[in-house]
Amino acid sequence: MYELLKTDPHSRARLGRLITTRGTINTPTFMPVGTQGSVKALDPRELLDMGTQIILGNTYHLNIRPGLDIITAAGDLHKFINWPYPILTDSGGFQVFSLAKIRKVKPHGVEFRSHLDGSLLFLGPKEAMHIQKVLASDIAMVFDECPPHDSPIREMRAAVERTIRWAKECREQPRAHGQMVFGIVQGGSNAAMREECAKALVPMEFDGYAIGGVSVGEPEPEMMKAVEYTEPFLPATKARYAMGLGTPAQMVELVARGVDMFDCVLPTRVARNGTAFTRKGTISIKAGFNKSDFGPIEEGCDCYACKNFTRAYLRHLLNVNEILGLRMLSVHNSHMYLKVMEDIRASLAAGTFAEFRREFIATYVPSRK
Ligand code: PRF
Ligand code: ZN
Repeated sequence: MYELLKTDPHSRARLGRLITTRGTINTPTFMPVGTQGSVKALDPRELLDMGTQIILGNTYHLNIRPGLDIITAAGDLHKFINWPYPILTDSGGFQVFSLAKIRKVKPHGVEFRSHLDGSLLFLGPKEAMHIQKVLASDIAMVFDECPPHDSPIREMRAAVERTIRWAKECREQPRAHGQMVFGIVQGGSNAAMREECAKALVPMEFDGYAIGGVSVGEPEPEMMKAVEYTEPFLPATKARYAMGLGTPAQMVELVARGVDMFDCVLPTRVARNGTAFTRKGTISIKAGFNKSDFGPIEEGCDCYACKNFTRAYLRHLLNVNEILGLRMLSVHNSHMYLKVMEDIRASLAAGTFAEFRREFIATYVPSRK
């Protein structure tokens, strides 16, 4: 259940909370990504210490490996990975279209070859909901089709129609005890498609609504438009989730556009190539200027990495390929993402989000892509 606590008078930003059987999630929130049942390089203790309230898992990956038999034998996904707090699982709709090489879209789902061993697999609304029921995630996502952002209108329309039909089928499937299900709006950067998709999904009364089909290679203004074209048609009484987004500055701007939930691989992915997120933008810890810098990654950051280690030491660890270097950058980056969300919530509660947004955007230098 979503509870709307406060709306910002100067934007579409909202302060709220999402109540699940395994805990309450304060929104706007960031969900660290644990695709394979682990947030890369971080353990549950570390995630809790940095304020994580919910993590994400993936139907597509977990169903291929270790498979449902093992997870069932363990109890469920929470038990298997020792994370007794909320988990949102993605349906595999996006992964089938982005990871599986050979695939055939059929009326009731997608036939595809495993990216691992080439074996023939099938995933559709029924299968995706069944897998998520077995995983017993707190929030299940419908099985959707995420078309490329530059798809011809005919193909975009076909994907939206399938997404709507599949959403209805997902809505009717059995779920785990207390499990919520979110619908996913597709339609690229096409205003009419977004409106049509949202208007078809809302009467199905999902527990929340995601904006999918973003962050698929489109320029940032197109991504913002996709959200702006969708959000007005979503009920204020339900949580909204922007899938696979974004950079810290994008998240601030998307909160201002009415988004409550985010997930993104960036904080852990860039950590593994030696990049740290700061309030001023990204920096390379490997860079020569950190050679004898005995200050923290970021002044004022109270993450474990910043409280205990210097840039010079972390740079050394990265240069000699010591795992601790990557781990500590993952700690800092994930902490940074969660802290941005915490600051957003505090500013919404205090009625100062407009100032927070202005200052954040003025300070944060987006990295060149
Ligand atoms: N659909 C699903 N998962 C997703 C997306 C989507 O459109 C995106 C968008 N890039 C990320 N993850 N099911
Ligand atoms: Zn830090």
